Amino acid sequence: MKIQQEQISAANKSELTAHQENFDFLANKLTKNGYNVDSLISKLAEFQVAIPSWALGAGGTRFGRFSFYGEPSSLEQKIEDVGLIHSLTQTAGAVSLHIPWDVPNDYKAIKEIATSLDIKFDAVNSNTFQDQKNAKESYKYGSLSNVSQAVREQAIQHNIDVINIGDKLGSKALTVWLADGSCFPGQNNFQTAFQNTQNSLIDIYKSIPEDWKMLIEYKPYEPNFYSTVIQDWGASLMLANGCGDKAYTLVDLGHHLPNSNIEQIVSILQLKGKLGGFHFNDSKYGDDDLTAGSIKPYALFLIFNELVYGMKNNPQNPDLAWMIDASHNVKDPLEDLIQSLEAIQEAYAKAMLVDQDALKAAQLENDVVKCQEILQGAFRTDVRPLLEKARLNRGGVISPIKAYRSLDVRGELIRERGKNTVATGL
Ligand SMILES: [Mn+2]
Repeated sequence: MKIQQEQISAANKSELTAHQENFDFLANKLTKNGYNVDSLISKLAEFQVAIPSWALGAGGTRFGRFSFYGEPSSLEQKIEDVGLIHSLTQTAGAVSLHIPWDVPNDYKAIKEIATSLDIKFDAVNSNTFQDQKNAKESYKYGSLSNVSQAVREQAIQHNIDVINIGDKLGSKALTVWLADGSCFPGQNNFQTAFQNTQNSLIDIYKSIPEDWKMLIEYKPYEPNFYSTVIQDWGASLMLANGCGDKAYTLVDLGHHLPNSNIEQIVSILQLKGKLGGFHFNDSKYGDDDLTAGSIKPYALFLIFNELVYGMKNNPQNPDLAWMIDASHNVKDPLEDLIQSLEAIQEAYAKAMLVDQDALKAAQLENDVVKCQEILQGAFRTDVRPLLEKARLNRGGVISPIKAYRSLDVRGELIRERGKNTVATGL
């Protein structure tokens, strides 16, 4: 299925008047307060977030998995689904592949489909957290940290294979997330596991092309429940520094213990020029992988406030790789992704409304009340008309979820692909 321009125009027709009224009201107010509305809209339009190939089917838990039917059963269909989201929202212009779940058979054909849908290939992700069919060695007791040199070598080679696949598609980054760790005290020697991981990452790093980044993701627990080898940003940063200039820390919002101050982590990593990538999701308890902004929208805004500050004031930090890393059991996965994209754009727009000069002045006067007023004034602004305008300007729809439903996208996918299709992945 491909959404045509006429369908987008038809979906927008009944909403244009209300949109224009809401936009004019907000734009006038912002202009009076000294904001450059055109610049805000073009920054929103430029902001693109990668969709991971594994989020296009319904996610499962270890208790069960319930399909939404019409799921993509090939890499081609996965990219088509990203194209559907992108044509509605105009903010999902990239896909992030997971290897070996999504190894292309025909590179030329895959690249052509992606180009025709205006989709780029973002970071490629390696997988050493499960054993593949016919694999010689097992990752049951770890991969890059394993006590066995043969296992480590297999895991290193897999990462090099992933780099080569990504290189053929035009990716510019490798994301490494390890499930390595231990479930019980005494199972692992912490120092040996860390040192093995560092040495393995250095071996992988040698194959990172000159214009690539290596992104090292951390996570405090799960699937190991006593210790994780790369448990936090400090461990990730040490490993990145041990590899070199092209290695960076990747922050996944769900990979923190409850109440961690993620905005502070993001801020300091940017100051040090070492924040390379970002995974969006939301959580109530752990790595819940819920829709971005569905549980803690204010925290998402505070994180974006630091990101916007860093993007403006930290030229030492590179452009970030943005990706949604969420997937679960009870929503249509495409609607879920659309909701995440809207929440991300909303937080970004609100963060751009924070008057950084006024905030700095209030901080210098230790006017704590005013600092809070400035932040919350931006957070309480309804910025949705700006998002609508950014989408409209690029040829998208005013209301993505409404349009998705009125076009009966899921129904059409089921008619095309059938009910019993299951997306590859978790
Ligand atoms: Mn992640």
